[in-house]
Amino acid sequence: MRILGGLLSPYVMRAALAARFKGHDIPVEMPEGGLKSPAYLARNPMGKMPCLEDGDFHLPESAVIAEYLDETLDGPKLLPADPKARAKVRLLARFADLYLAPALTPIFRAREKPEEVPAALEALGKALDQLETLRGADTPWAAGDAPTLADATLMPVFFFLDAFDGAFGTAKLLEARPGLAAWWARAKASPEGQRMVAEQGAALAAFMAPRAA
Ligand SMILES: N[C@@H](CCC(=O)N[C@@H](CS)C(=O)NCC(=O)O)C(=O)O
Repeated sequence: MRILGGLLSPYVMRAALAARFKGHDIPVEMPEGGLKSPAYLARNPMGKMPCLEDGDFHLPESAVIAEYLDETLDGPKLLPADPKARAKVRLLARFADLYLAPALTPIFRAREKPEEVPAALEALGKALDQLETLRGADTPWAAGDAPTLADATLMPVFFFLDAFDGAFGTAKLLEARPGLAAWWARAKASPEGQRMVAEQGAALAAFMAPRAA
C-alpha cells in the first residue's frame, strides 16, 4: 500500500496521519509521471493528491482515504462507536475541508495577490471562532480523549498557521481562541505531531527554495 502525493499537502498528510495514529507507516510517494499524466488521471481524474494505492485499488479524496484506512487497518479506531461522537468527528473534519482550508488559500497566494491578505486574515479568524464553537469544551484531542480523524484532518492545516506566522501573524490568531491554542500545542507536541511538523517544514522549505532565489 502507498499514498501517492507529497507531504506538504495537508490532504496527503491527513491520510498519512490517519495510518500513523493506527500504528502504520504507509510510504508516501509522488506518482510516476506526475499528477496530470494519463496513467494517474485514469486513477484520479481530478488530478489531485492524495490517491491511495492498495494493490490494484485506487482511491482519491483524503477524507474517503482516511475512513478507508480506519476501516481496513488494525489499531485504534479513529471514528468513535457512539453515533453522536462519530458525527462530531466528521463535522470537525468537514468544517476543515469546507471552511478552514479555503480560508487559508488567499494566504498561500499572498505573493501574487497581497491586497487579499487583510480580508483573508479576517475570514480566517472567523473560521477559527466557528471551529472553537463547534468543538466546544477543550478535550485532550480534537474531539475527545484519543486521536480521531478530526485530528488527522486539522493538524496538517494548523501547521500552516505556524508556518505563515512570521509573515502574516496567523498563529497569533490562536491567542484569542484558547481552546484551539491548547489543543494545537498538545497535538504538535505528540510524537505524530512532531514528525508531521518536521516533514511539512522540510517540504515547505524545499518548495520555497527556488522561489526565494
Ligand atoms: N478534496 C481533495 C483536495 C486535494 C487537493 O486539493 N490537493 C492539492 C494539493 S494540497 C493538489 O493536488 N493540487 C494540485 C492540482 O490541483 O493540480 C482531497 O481532500 O483529497
